[in-house]
Amino acid sequence: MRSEIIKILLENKDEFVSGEYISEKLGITRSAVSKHIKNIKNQGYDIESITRKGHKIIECPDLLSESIVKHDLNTKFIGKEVIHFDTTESTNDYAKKVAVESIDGTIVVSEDQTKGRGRRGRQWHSIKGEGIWLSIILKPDIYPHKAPFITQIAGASIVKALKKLKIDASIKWPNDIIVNNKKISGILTELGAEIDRVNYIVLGIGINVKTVDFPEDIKSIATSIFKEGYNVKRIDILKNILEEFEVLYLDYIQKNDKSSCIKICKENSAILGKNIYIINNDKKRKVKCIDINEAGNLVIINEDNDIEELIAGEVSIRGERDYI
Ligand code: BT5
Repeated sequence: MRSEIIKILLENKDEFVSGEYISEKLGITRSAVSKHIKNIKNQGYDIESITRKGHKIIECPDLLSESIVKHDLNTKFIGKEVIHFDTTESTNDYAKKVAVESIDGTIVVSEDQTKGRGRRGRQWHSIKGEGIWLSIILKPDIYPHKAPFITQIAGASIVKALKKLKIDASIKWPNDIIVNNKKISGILTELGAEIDRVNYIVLGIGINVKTVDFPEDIKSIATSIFKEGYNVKRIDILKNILEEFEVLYLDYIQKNDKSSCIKICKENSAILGKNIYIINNDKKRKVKCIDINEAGNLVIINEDNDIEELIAGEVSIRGERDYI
């Protein structure tokens, strides 16, 4: 009921909405409306209430709750269903649990994650309220081998969204987003499939937005949007990403068109033209990155001066001196 009331207030953002109107619209008593409004104010919403005029929303808290995410979200299906937690173990784990019965494009967001995960069982630090911890449930009609490219679509849409918000970000192929040579975001794409069909894909995205002090083990490699001098609300970042993602995702799923995504990945690459280290099963090789090809694979010149193609997921990448 609370999110219904917030929705009504947001739809009438610049005017007062009477308690009577809300009570009639939602079929509840006027005193129930007052009680809910009091609780909504306690959640951090700035609402002006004037007797005989009603209630007007002045400012929303920086929460990623259902009504705030859905308000003015310009997508066809991504984010039409929002599951929002104060805390959960991992949004990817929750999304996988509910994926089968969820509708395509459902998103799971949490203010906090107690067991946030990176790739291959690595830990993802998810400090409460300081980042975007998001999973998108996708149900495309594609073969399983086509799923990994969705990581690159996510990377391209994150960078495009950040650039729109004037944040200078780049992509460390295939799944890290970099600002000022440090990691602000990581992507974890997981697949539920049979041999020849995808049941669901859970696309996990973590973005550090407000963190200033990082835990010791990632201090030297991690940064946040705020720490790099940008003051942007989490909700604006989230909505922009969902909108950008949908466009590139539909290009891929409906038209098998990777071109816009690859163009963005190339134009905003943190590694193209650079010497980097490739790490694979404890083996470290120094190579030069020369291209991301039409398939989305990284093309390198290897230590024997031969051209080689790397598939996402095979390797980890480090810079010559630094994280990148
Ligand atoms: C990733 O893995 O970068 C994927 C991270 C995906 C996180 C999202 S949050 C929502 C959803 N639910 C989840 O449970 N996960 C997803 P990987 O490339 O394996 O990088 C992991 C490594 O990044 C760690 O070993 C640390 O070195 C570093 N790291 C951990 N937390 C970090 C943070 N908050 N910011 C920057 N680096 C971090």
